[in-house]
Formats: sequence, C-alpha cells, structure tokens
Amino acid sequence: MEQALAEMALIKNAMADLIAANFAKMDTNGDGSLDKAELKASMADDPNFEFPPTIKGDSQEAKLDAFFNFLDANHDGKITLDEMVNGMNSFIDEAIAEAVAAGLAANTSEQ
Ligand SMILES: [Ca+2]
Ligand SMILES: [Ca+2]
Repeated sequence: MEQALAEMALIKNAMADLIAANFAKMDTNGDGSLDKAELKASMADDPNFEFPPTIKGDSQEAKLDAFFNFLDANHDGKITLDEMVNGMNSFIDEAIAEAVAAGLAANTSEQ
C-alpha cells in the first residue's frame, strides 16, 4: 500500500509537470489563467483529448461546461494552474480508486 501511495505521488508529480508545461501554451492571452475559450481551443488542438469519464453531458459543449465548472474550483470563471493541477489530481484519485476496487474485486473472485 505504501508503495502504491509512493507511485501515486510520482504520477501526480509527473502530471503536475505536464500540466504546468501545457498550461502556458493553453493560456494564449498570457493572463496566467484559462478562460473557457482557451480551454476549448486547447482541447480542439489536441486530437487525443478525451473528457475524464466522470464528466457527463449530452454534447461536447455540455461536457466542456461541466469540465470547466469542475476545474474552476472557486467559480470565478478562470482556471488557475493550481485549480488545474488539483482538478486533474482528483481525476487520478478517482481512476486509482476504481482500479484498486477492480483489483480487489478480481482478487476476491480468484479465491
Ligand atoms: Ca488566459
Ligand atoms: Ca477559478
């Protein structure tokens, strides 16, 4: 378990570095935060972009709204680097929790 936590911390650090590197590129007007248009444009530029599975919506536009509102933790209409890192980390936590739950279920069924 401790090793898993250490690996999780490594993943988060790597993710934080990746986000920081991309954030400056996504912040096209250079004001240090992302507005919805900048988030949308950066997603449109990335053919591999997928919304996290916890983001639900009937359309891409609805998902963009949900994704933006999730990341914009203080709801000021802008996503700061901290908000972005925290938001993505919470998606990692959810993914890990699901993987752990799936692993536990698999282990249980093998016994
Ligand atoms: Ca900006
Ligand atoms: Ca904000």
